[in-house]
Amino acid sequence: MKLYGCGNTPNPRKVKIVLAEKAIDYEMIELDLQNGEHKAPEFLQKNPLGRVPVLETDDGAFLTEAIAICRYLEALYPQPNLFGSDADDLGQIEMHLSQIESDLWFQVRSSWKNGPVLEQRGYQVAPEAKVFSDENVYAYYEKLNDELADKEYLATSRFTIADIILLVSLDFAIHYCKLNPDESLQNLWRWHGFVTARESVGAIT
Ligand SMILES: N[C@@H](CCC(=O)N[C@@H](CS)C(=O)NCC(=O)O)C(=O)O
Repeated sequence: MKLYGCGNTPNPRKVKIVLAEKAIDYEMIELDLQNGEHKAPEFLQKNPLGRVPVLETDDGAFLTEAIAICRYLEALYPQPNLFGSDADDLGQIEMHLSQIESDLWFQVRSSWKNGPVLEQRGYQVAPEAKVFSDENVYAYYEKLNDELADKEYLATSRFTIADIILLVSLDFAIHYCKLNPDESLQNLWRWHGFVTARESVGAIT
């Protein structure tokens, strides 16, 4: 299979970590987003929305949306399990995944879309929206820090898709939006160091 992405952009990164966790062989096709390769007619045939990641399956089908691709990979390669193995496990993982997507990633995206980098590139931004989303991100860091007080991993006793989505969201917030968790949030930083040390994560950062 082939994965179309661009460096360590966050959505392709989610898929790359899942591929590495499951030790799946694939070919990486790098696109130059800065130069609009993802909007070229040839790529729009693969994803009419002009976004990455896109997975080209061995059957020649094209899948888009990072989480959908990750679920497809889990169904094809069930081990190691990342999305849940029984009802309780699945419920916990899905709950955390949903919270990270809506309460953290959504806010981080708002800070990015209304921040200085896109403004410098000529996009219309709403700096007042960034003030609110920044505050929400910092408040959520505090909640995460409390939640991780006595846990190694976010959702269950093992590394799951919830950890992957949190890690990618947090790294994007730190490296691209300058939204650093305060040094005092030691549980969050401990978790970050712990999951960053995994081979599947280290291999692509
Ligand atoms: N909902 C999609 C979002 C994909 C997305 O926004 N990808 C970014 C890179 S992380 C992209 O292609 N941006 C270029 C653009 O939107 O033009 C997913 O979950 O995969």
